[in-house]
Amino acid sequence: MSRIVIVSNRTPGKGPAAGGLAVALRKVLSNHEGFWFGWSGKLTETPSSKPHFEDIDGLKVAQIDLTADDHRAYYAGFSNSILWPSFHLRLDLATIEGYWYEGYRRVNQQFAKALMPLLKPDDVVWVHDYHLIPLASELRRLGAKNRIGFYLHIPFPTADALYAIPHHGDLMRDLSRYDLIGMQANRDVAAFTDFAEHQAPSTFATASTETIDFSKTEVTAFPIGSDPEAFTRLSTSPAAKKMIHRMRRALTDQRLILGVDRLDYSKGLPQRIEAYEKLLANNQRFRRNVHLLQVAPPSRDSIKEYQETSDTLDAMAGRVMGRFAEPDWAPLTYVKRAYGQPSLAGLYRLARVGLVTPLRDGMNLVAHEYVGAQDPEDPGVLVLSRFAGAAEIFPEALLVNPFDTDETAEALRMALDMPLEERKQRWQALWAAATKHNVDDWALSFLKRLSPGIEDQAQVDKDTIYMASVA
Ligand code: ADQ
Repeated sequence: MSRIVIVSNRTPGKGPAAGGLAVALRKVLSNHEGFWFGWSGKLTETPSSKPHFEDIDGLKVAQIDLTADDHRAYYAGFSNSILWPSFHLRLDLATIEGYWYEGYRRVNQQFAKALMPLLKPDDVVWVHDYHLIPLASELRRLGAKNRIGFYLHIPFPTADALYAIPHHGDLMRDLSRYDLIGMQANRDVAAFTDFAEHQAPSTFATASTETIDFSKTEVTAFPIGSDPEAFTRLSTSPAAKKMIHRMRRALTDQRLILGVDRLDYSKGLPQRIEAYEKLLANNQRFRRNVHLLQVAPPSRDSIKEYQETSDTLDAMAGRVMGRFAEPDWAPLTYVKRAYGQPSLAGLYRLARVGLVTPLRDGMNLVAHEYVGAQDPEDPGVLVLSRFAGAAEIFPEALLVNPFDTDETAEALRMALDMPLEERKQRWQALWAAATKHNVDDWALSFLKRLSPGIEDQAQVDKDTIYMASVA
């Protein structure tokens, strides 16, 4: 029986998993033999080539340490100051330092060197995200013949943005060493195919006429999802009820508009605040009876562009407060901290509007979670960016262009004025889509495509569960 080896930049930590993704992949590993491999989170003087195994709440995890210099070049440097902004079409926010690529490559080599001795010939390897694009190449260089799959959690860039990335030719060649590449949306597969079919020559490429052979790599959209039923349960849990009670006391009869995001420039937070400001400016009747709650804990705050986004938001929230607040009414609350899933589920359930307006996003799981947490008898309205992968899954949301803040303000008005019957109809369609694209099926469908033998195991698991339930 094949084992499954999951590889990601970080491995899950102790305690309850923060997101549906970690929970789903844990479930995969509890149904199959295998382990999770990644960086330990520790920085050391000398790079470790021998991974240390740990049992983390029943999950087998193999981890390596990195040096501070390598980690900086690989993570904050190449991954998050070049690949992240370019893949999100924010070339204006990319910083290019040549030596970062060497660190990125070195860390991928270190991952491969440490992982290779742990692999058995029929292990199936599933690599996650942009930090680890070269991993299959590096493993193959060391002789790995295993089936290796790659899942890109963020959008795939247009060809022009890709050309702006140093060593993009090498990275694309690296991608051609995977057997299967999973993308979030059809949009991403189309961008990838566009590059693969029209590879542009470059003066600086080592071999400008050599094209990359993708004939052995399958590229398909596997849209990720959440566990909507878990969010339904969580939304009536004691912690959710406590949060709802607290918020109801504070809001009295104001309707809640909710944004929940990591603080990241791709999430369109300044544009969102501007759209809300326009809603209040254009519609006097909403003042005093709506409230925007934006939850946005800082992330990657060692990177300058993230600090600047944080400063911009502080200033904008202050401006809206100064313009509209009254002694007994605040138009918005901006909270810079993370909440546990039960409290988040409570907030989602209470919110009349889920405002999810990234400028560009691989999928956006907050949109899925919001849908999962709604009360079917009185659901809220999802206002969703057309540039999130989720827009392909949720056409019944109010889809907006997040750069056009007039349009988002108008969508907010429509959402607040929407009659119950229309809210229910739209939500039922959203719910059907969220359950169809749940995270467990996502993981299984990727693995089945990567290694058809796994299908049998999945069937065995289902049969075992069935037998257990009838026994
Ligand atoms: P992210 O960019 O992190 O993920 P998203 O898909 O929205 O974006 O996932 C965020 C997760 O973090 C959600 O599960 C959400 O509940 C949680 N979260 C956000 N703010 C929180 C807060 N204040 N407190 C607690 N939890 C919070 C990347 C890609 C996405 C892609 C995912 C999964 O950028 O496009 O959907 O991976 O593939």
